[in-house]
Amino acid sequence: MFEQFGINAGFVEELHVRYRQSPMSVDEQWRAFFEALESPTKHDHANGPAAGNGNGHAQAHSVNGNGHARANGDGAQAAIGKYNGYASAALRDERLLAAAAVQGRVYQLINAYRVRGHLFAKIDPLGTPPEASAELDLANFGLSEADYDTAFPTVGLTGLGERATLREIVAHLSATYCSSIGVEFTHIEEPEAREWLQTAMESTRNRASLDRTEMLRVLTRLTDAEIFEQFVHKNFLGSKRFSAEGAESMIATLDLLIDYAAGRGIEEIVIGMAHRGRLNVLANIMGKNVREIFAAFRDSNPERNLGRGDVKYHLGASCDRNTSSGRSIHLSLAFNPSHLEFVNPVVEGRVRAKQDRGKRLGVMPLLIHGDAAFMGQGIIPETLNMAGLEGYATGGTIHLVVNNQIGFTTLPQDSRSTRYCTDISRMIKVPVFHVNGEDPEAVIQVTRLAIEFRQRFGKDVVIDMLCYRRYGHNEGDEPRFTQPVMYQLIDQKPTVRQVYVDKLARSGQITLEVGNSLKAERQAALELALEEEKKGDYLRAPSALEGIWTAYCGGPDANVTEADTRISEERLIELATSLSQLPSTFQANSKIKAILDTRRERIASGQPFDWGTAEHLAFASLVAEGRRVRLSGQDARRGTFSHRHATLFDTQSGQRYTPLANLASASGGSFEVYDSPLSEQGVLAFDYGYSLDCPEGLVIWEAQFGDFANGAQVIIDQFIVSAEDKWLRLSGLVMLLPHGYEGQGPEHSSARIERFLQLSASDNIQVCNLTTPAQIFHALRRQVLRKWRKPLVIFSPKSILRHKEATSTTRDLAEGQFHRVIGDTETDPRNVKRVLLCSGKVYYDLVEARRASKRDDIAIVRLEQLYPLNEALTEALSVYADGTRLIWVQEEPRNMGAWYFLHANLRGVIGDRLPLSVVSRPAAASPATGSKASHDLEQKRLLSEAFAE
Ligand SMILES: Cc1ncc(C[n+]2csc(CCOP(=O)(O)OP(=O)(O)O)c2C)c(N)n1
Repeated sequence: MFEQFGINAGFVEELHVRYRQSPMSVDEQWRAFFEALESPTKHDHANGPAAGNGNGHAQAHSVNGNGHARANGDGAQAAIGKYNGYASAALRDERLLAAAAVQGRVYQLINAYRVRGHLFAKIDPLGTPPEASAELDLANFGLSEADYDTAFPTVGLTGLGERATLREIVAHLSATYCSSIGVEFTHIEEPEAREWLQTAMESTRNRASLDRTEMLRVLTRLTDAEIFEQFVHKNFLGSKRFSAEGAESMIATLDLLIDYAAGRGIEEIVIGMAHRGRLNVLANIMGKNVREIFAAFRDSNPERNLGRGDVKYHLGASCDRNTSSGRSIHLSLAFNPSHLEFVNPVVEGRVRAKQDRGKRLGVMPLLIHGDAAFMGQGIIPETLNMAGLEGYATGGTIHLVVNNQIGFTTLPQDSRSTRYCTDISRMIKVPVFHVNGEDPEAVIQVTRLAIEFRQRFGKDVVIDMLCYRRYGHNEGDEPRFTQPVMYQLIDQKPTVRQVYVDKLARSGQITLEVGNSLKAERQAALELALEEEKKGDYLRAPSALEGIWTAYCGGPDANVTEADTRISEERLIELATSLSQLPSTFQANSKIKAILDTRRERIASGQPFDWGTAEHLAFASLVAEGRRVRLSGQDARRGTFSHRHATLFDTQSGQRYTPLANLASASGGSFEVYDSPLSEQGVLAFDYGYSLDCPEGLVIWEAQFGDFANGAQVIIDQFIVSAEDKWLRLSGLVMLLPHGYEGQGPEHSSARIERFLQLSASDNIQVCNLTTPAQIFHALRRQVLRKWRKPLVIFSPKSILRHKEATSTTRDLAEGQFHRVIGDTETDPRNVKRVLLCSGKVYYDLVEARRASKRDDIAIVRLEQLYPLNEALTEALSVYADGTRLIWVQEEPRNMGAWYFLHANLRGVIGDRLPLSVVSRPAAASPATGSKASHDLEQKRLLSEAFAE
């Protein structure tokens, strides 16, 4: 409302607020101005002189005012008329204008510190001077040192009295915004969040006021961190440990972060981090027995981990920690591959699963990043983007970037185009603290703010802790080859602990002896542990699964007890009926309503039904049994091929209705389906993470087309197929990957069966290519009902979704089971001269071709589960005479599909009774032709070859 003050309008507004709270807190002139503005009696007086004298400014304003008034009715118009009168009167007061101008400049200065102060903060322990150092000069604001001793109202500035001299104001701002903490927060969109943070920082000058006990605690943790590294360095010379030296504040701050978190109602933290400082975190935060770490360094039993396990700085751990609030907090450090940052969405998924089990804000993700990786890896924005999405949000993640200002040998100027390594996080408009890692108390201050902010506003917070790396990338690496100057500087630096000891000693908090004795104690404890380790056997595999996982198992396929996946016909009818019922006020799209009704009618009347029906019944039966079902993927609600329609949209209001969720709510189960962001690696990782903390449920990630899954190859290679081998961690995740050669071109045909089969070993995953609705029904149900947890990759259909012969009946669901192999029932084995073995959609093409050519001497057998293979295949083939030709028929080029895998492995399963050969497209670089006509011709030739003499 104070537009006439131009760029100072905000300042006058704040003054006005201040005046309202306490009239005496503003200057006399301003008091008179606001009095006139607010008092009806003074109004007449104030309005009088303005009436005949309206200057240009006031008239122009009055035009604006009228425009505004029209929108707000007569009352508002009258108010604005009055207001213009006051304003005109005030504006004629030259002195008032001058005072407004100078105070406005102070206001701009205050604002500049808030917005730009981080650029001048002393955040870099290697001391690089801030770049645009003149930006906050008084002269830039029309002020000068002559104004230093003038007192100004401290409008909106917390932590000073109501008035303060310019000198005091600048000192306050500089301490708050330009000391060891530089903060980016004015881009936050929610005013309350911005204001809360501003007040929290300004009222404390952004310093943690630690008491002596806390200071000693910090010092102890810095000592633990430093001595651990030095001890390992000395005793296991030449081993990689990815030392935390230079970043020791990380340990002190994690220690207190956990404490604050517990004090703010957090019961559980899931941590994701890479190699740097991980052993230190394991020893000093996760409470891992250092004897075990020493034993892993010694690595003295070569037989123990043949072909499995992982390096020590990738291992996860969990523990319960007592905190000073008396509350215990559960910590999990996620197992981590070498691939930097990919663990982040896995952690988020884990947290979400725990939250969905009922502890919403009580579980918090904590991600520790490297500076080079944070800016370089695309998984970071993918993860950040999920922070506010209904199906993926976790109530705010704390990000701690251990910014040692180097990535292996690469410096920031070669690493990023942005000023800060955290700039990518600005996309989600959350606070970013840049903090000097050599000032542990500053790091602790931002950690406190971060926890408080997350708990209040449910948003992410980013802490960029600038530090350095005392050694090379690992300890055997010479950093002086590539960073000679930087390391000259680092070589001269005392340790972070030493800097803190000196500071505490200078301020009289401790004597240097206290510092030394803490060091000696820690040293002695490690010496003792090492002696004990030498005498005992402390080499450990990752811990066995506990808690929610105790009822489940992994291991070999052969040991698995089958589950009964049948559902009675009556129950199926009930479920289908329930799924077709919509709320009376819901206006469904008529075509979709018809689909729901058809599903119900077909089930009720025993007629064959399609894939979508079977899939729905599998979900329905599980949620009705109290299970959790989560399905996420691009356009998963409708389904890429419109076969699913799990969620309906009201034609009038656009509101969503998910019948399965409704069914679930009555049973205590849950059904959630989400259209995911357009990401593969981020979302697959999230859902994989979800499966790690939801063994009891069915967790499905669906690709738009199967080939897009290769955008998530890291998650497949580094987690899904290898986690059991490396970390003894299980997952029952289902991946639905649409696959099939239907003339849609190179990119929509192949989900790369060959890749999954190449990754198959030691019964690590299940790979299926299914052909009937009943098969998907039983496959999904057995995935949950068995106690065996193994990732399940399903090459799901496209045209089969609607193929007239790809149907099943209620009987198939009520009496059937999952079949790894489906034998031929249309031919008499005694007449069979050739067996076509196939999998997936080509089966229907082969059947049609056989029908057309009236061949009853050719059997067609379907291999529905490509991995693990077992005697089901041997049995299905046992009815054919020795020497019968067995031909694997695949649509894919020879070098793709299942052929190479089967060629290498089939004999080991079925022996060499039946001579094996192959029919396929010729080997090719690209999976399929781009021409539909060429595809049709290729398919015709493929089929003729399969039937040729
Ligand atoms: C995806 C990926 N690419 C490359 C590497 C190899 N690598 C390991 S550490 C590292 C440097 C990481 O730098 P930064 O993120 O700053 O962490 P720092 O090691 O400095 O703590 C690189 C390139 C990797 N581990 N993961």
